[in-house]
Amino acid sequence: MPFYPLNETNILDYIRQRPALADFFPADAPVTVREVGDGNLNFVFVVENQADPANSMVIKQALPYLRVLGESWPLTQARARYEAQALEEHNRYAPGLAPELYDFNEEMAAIAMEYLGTHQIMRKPMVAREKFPHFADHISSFLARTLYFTSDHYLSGPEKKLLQAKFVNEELRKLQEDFVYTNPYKESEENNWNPLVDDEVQAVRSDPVLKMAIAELKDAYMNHAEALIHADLHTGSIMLNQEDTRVIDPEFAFFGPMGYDVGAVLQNLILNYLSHFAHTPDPEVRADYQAWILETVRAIWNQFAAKFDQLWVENARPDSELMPLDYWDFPGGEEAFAAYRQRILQHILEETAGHGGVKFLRRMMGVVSVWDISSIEDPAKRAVAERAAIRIGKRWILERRRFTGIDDLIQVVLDETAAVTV
Ligand code: ADP
Ligand code: SR1
Ligand code: MG
Repeated sequence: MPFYPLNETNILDYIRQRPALADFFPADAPVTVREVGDGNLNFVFVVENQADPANSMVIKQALPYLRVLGESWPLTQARARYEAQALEEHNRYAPGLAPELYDFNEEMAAIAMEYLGTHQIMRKPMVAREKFPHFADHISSFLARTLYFTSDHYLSGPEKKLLQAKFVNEELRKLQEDFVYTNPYKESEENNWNPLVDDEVQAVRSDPVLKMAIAELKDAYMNHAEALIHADLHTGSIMLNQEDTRVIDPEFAFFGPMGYDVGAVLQNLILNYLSHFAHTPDPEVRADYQAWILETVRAIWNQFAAKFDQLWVENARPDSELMPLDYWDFPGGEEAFAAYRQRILQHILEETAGHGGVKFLRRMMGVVSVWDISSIEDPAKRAVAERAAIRIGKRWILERRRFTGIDDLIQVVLDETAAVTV
């Protein structure tokens, strides 16, 4: 089937031609189609059976360009294959925490998946101060399970390398290498920042120690193939409601540093925390919601660390590459194994701070911000959040090697917002 762009008119015929989808909608079903894509890269159609909304689907199609930058920014459609492959792995290792994959059509760069009709993209309800009591449990499980089960701590060397070979993803990795780790910190035409924080932006761009640290973190991003990471796990890639959480949009997935995913989640929660200096003028209401965010940040890290450790103890195999179980079979081996696991978690914590810190900076001075912040219309109010984000990001990067627990990262947030008066 040669490629053609899907639209509201032709999509139902497309669905009926796909063997895996053909029986989804009865011939006389009252089906409606909406394009709902609000992401940066692709087109997303909700195809809904009005008579039976539970039996609906989403079709996501990658066009040969980057949506937010337009047709002048070409991008191959291979990203759809990486997303479909990653959805398979997520459903395998973290069932119930990603949308179900119904069909993937490589020629059409089109994925059919479960419609999350009762879920919302997390940024939106967080700006409206909605709390999600199960989120820390759900997202820490997603992180621990997807990262542990795709790492050398679980897989054998050949298994890991064969899986890694399916996730070269050179194009979207290059996009993040440019847009997260390089371009924001130098002259680049697509960069955007609030003129009211120009002093902070220029200070970042001319700080030699910080720029060396960002280069080190870019090296880790490029070369430390620790596990299959989602690689774009911001709160726009999380859909949830009060009971259920799903991670969507894993098209950037590749084998990279585990701390990148954990850092993305925590950093996005804290950007939302900062946005409430503008979105929530009442100090008591604001303090209450911000306290929930920090509790959630703390719970996510602590639960992630406990679950990762437990998965490792319970699932390490005789042929796990790092390390085979009998490697620890000596007097004192149990303690050495426990100490090694703690050492790996300490490394992930440091990289959570480092990559999370870079991601604070890129959102403040690179190609795209996040809606929590960009929806603050008054530039002066926006600058309050942006200035704090830059300062926190710098400190998470520069101080990452002295952090020994999540409270050290949280303390930086408290320090850098202590003087905020709005
Ligand atoms: P992009 O790759 O362009 O970032 P996303 O995967 O983030 O696209 O999807 C864009 C939007 O489409 C999401 O913000 C969400 O509103 C909607 N969406 C994506 N997947 C689903 C789904 N499975 N169910 C319901 N809505 C979805
Ligand atoms: C121009 S693409 C910008 C960003 O969107 C995605 O969410 C990635 O984070 C990418 O860097
Ligand atoms: Mg997206």
